[in-house]
Order: sequence, then C-alpha cells, then structure tokens
Amino acid sequence: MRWFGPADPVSLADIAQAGCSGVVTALHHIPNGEVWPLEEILKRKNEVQAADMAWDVVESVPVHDDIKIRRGNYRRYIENYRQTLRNLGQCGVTTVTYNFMPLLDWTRTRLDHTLPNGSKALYFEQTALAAFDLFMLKRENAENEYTASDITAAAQRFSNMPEAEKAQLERNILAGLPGSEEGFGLEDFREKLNNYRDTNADALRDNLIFFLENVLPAAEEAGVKMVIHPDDPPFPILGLPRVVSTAGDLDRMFSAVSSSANGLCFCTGSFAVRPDNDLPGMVRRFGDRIHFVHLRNVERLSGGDFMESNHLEGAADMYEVVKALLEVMRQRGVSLPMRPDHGHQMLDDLKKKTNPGYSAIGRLKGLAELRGLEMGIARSLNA
Ligand code: DNO
Repeated sequence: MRWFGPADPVSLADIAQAGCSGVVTALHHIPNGEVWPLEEILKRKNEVQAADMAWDVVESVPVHDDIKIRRGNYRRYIENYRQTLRNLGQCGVTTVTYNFMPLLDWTRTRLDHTLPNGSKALYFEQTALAAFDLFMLKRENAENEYTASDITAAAQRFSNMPEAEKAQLERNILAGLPGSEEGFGLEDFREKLNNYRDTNADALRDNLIFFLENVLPAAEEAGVKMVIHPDDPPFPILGLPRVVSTAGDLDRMFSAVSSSANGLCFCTGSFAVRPDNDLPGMVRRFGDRIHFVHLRNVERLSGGDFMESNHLEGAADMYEVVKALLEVMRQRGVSLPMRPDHGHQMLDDLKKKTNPGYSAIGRLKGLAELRGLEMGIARSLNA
C-alpha cells in the first residue's frame, strides 16, 4: 500500500495488518526539486523495515515544473534529480515513480460522491471542471476550447452551485490531492498557467524526452528503474497538454528513449478512463517496461465523466488485466510490485479524517479482492 509517511493517519502497523509486504512512499517533506539526502532515505527505510515491511518503490520523486517547461532552473533540478536517483539506488530503493503532468497531479472534482450503500467515491465531472475553468479561474480564451452547449451547461451548473461547493471545487482542483506536492491559489495558478503558453503537447513531449535522456544514464548506473505514471485523467484539462495518456504516447516515449531504466507504472484506473485504451493489450505490448502496478477501476459515465468504482467492477476488465500481468511476470521471471490504488471511504473510515482515496478500509477491501483474483488466476495458469 501507499504510505504518506509519519503524518499519514494510516500507520505502518495498519498496513502490515492488511497483509502488505512493503509500502510505497516518498520523502514528502523535501521540497520539490531538492536532493533527497542519503540519511533521510535511510531513516525512512529503517522505519519501514522496523514494521517488518520493505521500501523498494518510491511514489513519487516529483519532477519540478521548470523541467516540464524546460525553463528557469531546469538544469539544476535535473542535476538534483540525478543525485536523488544515485542516493536512492545506494539505499536499495530501486523503483522510482514520477509523472509528467503539467502543474497538477491527479485531478477530481468531487471527493465524496455518495454511493447507494453509503460509502463515498472520488468523481470527475466535466461540467464542474468547465464551470471552474470558465467562471472561477476565468482562464484566458478558455471558451474557445468548449462547445456552445458545454458553456451553457457549465454556466447553469455554476449559477446553481452553492458557495461552499465552489470553494470545495477550487480546493479539489488546485490545492492538490494526496501525493501532489504542490497546491495553488487561483491567482498563483493563473500565473503558472502563463508559463505553459509556449508548451504545447509536442513541446512537453520533447521536454519529457530531454529529461529522460539526462536522468536515465544516472538511473542505470544506480540500478534504478524510473516508472512514469500515466496522466490522470488521461486527457488535457484547463488547457494544459498531456503526453502519457494512450498506447501511442507510450510508444513514442519508449521508442525515443530505449534505455532499460525507462519504465512504466501501469495504472489501470488512469488508462481505463479512455475507451480507446485496450488495457490487457497494453500490458502485453509494454510488458517489458512495467515495473510497478496500480490496480483500480472506474465507471465511465456520460459526457466523459467518471467515478471510481469497486476494484473488480468497471471499465477495466480486472480479470484480463491481472491475467496478462501474471503472464508477463512469468515470462520475465519477476514479481511486480502492485498496490491497490485508492478505495472507497466506508465503514469506520466515514467517521474519520482520511486522505481522499487513501483511507485504510476501502483499500484493504480492494487489496483483499485483488489478491484473491491473483491467486485464483495464478493457480489456474499453473494447472
Ligand atoms: C494518485 C496517484 C498519483 C501518482 C503520481 C505519480 O492517487 O496515483 O498521485 O502517485 O502521479 O507521480
């Protein structure tokens, strides 16, 4: 499971009780772009080991935005990143997750969508995002990116939206969900958006390739695999480009930089939002590149909306995905680290303050289901 460090309301002991053999974590207290010192990495590693678990996978070493736009201090941040990889490798932390989404990490518009059974799910609503974009952020020329009927729907949604919901919507989008190391206010975000004026998808892709060409040699030397997390959601939002949303994007990235340290965090919940992503096919096609797996599901709703569903139900055919992953593992002779990604807020956790998506019980339920599925498929493949 993912652990957000000592401040996480879910403790290492809780995670160990869930049956996990390891946690994925990060040094969240180190500012974005700075080097992760050896001592801090070791301290964290010892802390996890003291709870009888391992720490082999980082999620994430954030990529500073200057690198994504290749401006400002990007050279220093790349050098720092290389040093962090060396330090991690030296401590035996050998898989490093990162993403290349501009400014915002993952995005949802609602964090407490109540399901018929009373548990709560994370939700993405296009009209709410458009209402935010057009009438709260008031992004320059944003109206050119929406159809007339989208704009009418967003205006209506906005005028009926209670003030408290508006404030919450802004927080959900800009303040940063768990794991996003940065949050923004409206004014601040408008300024940051300006920095992306000259960075369209082609430029962002070039910058990703430039970053990889510069850090992967250090990763290789350090015995570290870098794994990119796909865009979540896997389409452009707020006018910001996306370059890790589809199989075509992955093809371009891997053919541009062939280093064996250039890897993928296969996140089913992110990829499955797009009907044109064939997940089991992508597992087979990029099997050699996958070094870390997030298993989660989504229900695609009308108009491009989606909701985080039960782990085994939804757009991702979890049986086929896990089967394909097991086949990849068998061919490669490895066991890939997997975590149940997110979970519903349910039972006792409904009364607690939890990290959205990262409450204990919902993830425990997902983990239990996924482990059962994996064992059943593994046994039948060996039969
Ligand atoms: C959300 C996570 C992301 C992910 C980063 C990887 O739940 O999947 O925050 O960790 O995008 O860099």
